[in-house]
Amino acid sequence: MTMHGSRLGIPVVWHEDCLRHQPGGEVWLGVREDGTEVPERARVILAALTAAGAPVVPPRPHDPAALLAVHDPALVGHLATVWADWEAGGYPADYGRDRVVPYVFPTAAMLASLPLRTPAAIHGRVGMFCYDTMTLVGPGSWEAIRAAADCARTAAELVASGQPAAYALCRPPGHHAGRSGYGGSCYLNNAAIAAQALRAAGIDRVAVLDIDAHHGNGTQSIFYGRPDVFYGSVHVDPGAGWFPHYLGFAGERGDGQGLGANQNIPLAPGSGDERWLDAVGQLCAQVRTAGADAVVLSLGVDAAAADPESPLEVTADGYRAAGALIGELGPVAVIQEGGYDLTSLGDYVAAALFGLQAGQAAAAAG
Ligand code: SP5
Ligand code: ZN
Repeated sequence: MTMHGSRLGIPVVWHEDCLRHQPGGEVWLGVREDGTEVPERARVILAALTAAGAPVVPPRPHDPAALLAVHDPALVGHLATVWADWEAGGYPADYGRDRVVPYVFPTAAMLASLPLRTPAAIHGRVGMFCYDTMTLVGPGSWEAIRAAADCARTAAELVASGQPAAYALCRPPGHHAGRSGYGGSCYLNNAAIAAQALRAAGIDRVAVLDIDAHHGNGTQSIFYGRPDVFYGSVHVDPGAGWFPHYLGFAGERGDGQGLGANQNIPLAPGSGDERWLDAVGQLCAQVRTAGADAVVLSLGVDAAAADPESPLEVTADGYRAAGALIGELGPVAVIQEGGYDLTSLGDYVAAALFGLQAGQAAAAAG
């Protein structure tokens, strides 16, 4: 028994390699800081979920080719090799650069109408793929990136084969990573990989619901032109000055065949449970209208009141209620995204999953 009055039956897909990514901080506004996306996050979540009684299962290893359905081969190749190239280039030993960080970015402002070239120097090339200075690569990063993607895919496969819910303890997180680029502490898009795996398993219509405090710009952009994967997100308003700054506005509704299959609900800082849950409810209503057969939940718990990276002030009970609303929609593959307050992180994730379990039980009872 737990404080929630029952045992958590949702399988947790987890691999120790997810601890091997040690970003070693982030460069924010030109200064290297400790950073918040630390291995301890995963340990804290795992401890809370095992204490709640959840079974832990390993991911199935997948061919990296499976990643290419949602990612550019050039991005996957870069992530798989950049640390080795950096080390062979002497950047750590000879120049004191112990992590891979870009410094030049081929933005439209720089290139104007001239073609994008591939720089000869690795320190130039990193900016082709990494769009910020906060998303560092170190010695174990690729092993963790790959393990997180395997966990996401395995959770989707469990759901496709009849589990009502499965939770992938992905680290690093993924929703800021796009088809060809990475940033926001994300490298490969675990939620998009899960959604694509559900599609590949024969599920016709999938919805990704993103309740991380930040807009999942990577997931949005991957599915922006597609009608078969709905993307809905509630997040702190980028127009109020928050990351990812350039995307996540309410007017972004999808493109071409995907028009109408994208919904952003930006919230003011300080919104709290009531307004946040109202937005989650609106997104759930749209998922029903879209007729999704399975849901991928991008579960970031950085909307938490104590989180250092967001001002949304949502309580653990708020996350439990959100989980219940989403659980009523049908089968759910849950993907861990952000959440950085190490003292409350485990309770928040457990609350969301207990809510999800209760929502699914209520829906099954009719
Ligand atoms: C997955 C996820 O939640 N990524 C969040 C990335 C947002 N990072 C924004 C960082 C903005 C600067 N952080 C301020 C740190 C001050 N010490
Ligand atoms: Zn976030």
